[in-house]
Amino acid sequence: MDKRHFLASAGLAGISLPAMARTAVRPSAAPAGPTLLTLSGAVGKHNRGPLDPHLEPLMTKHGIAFQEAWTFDAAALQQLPAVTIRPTLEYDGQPHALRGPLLETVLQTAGVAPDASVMVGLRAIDGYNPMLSLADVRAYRMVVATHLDGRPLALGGLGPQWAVYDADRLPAFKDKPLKERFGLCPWGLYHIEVRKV
Ligand SMILES: Nc1nc2c(c(=O)[nH]1)N[C@H]1C(S)=C(S)[C@@H](COP(=O)(O)O)O[C@H]1N2
Ligand SMILES: [Mo]
Repeated sequence: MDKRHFLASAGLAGISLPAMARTAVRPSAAPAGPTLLTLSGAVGKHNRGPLDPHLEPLMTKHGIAFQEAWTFDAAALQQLPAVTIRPTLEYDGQPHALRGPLLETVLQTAGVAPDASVMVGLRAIDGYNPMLSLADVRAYRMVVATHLDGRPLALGGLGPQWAVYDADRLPAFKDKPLKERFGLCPWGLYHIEVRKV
């Protein structure tokens, strides 16, 4: 079809050109490896379709529902620029190196605009679900840690991801007892719900 006919039939069909351009964009491919982190809600990018309530029991049990979402496998998380923090952990009272992308980078990769007014719900495999504003995510420089002391975090341990900040150096946490510093830091993080406020 030449351009003139194409435009004419588009016009006849009542389809606006911007809408056609949007549908012509190829959807991003889902990652090849097992998904380790899913972002749904107010995310601007999608690489998978609806939650399947029959075949995705953990998200379903946790009351998660979506039509579209952005997913990361390990390789996709490793591709993001990473930072290292060295907070003293409450588990053994020792400083440890935690490495991974900033949560803000993860959110931006899923199409959350830097100026968006959003809350994020961080969902862990055991159901733990702290909520933070994007402003706090930024103020705390929250990290989606994938490695502890150079080793990948494991399921059954603190992984597959641990959302964590450098509590020793943050005014909001550094003077609190160790046991009260990490309430906003879910280990076993696997899903993030982004909600516009
Ligand atoms: N997945 C998960 N992360 C969690 C928690 C939890 O129950 N589950 N508890 C939070 C709280 S309230 C604290 S004080 C610290 C330490 O709790 P924990 O001993 O359960 O890890 O981890 C935080 N992260
Ligand atoms: Mo706690």
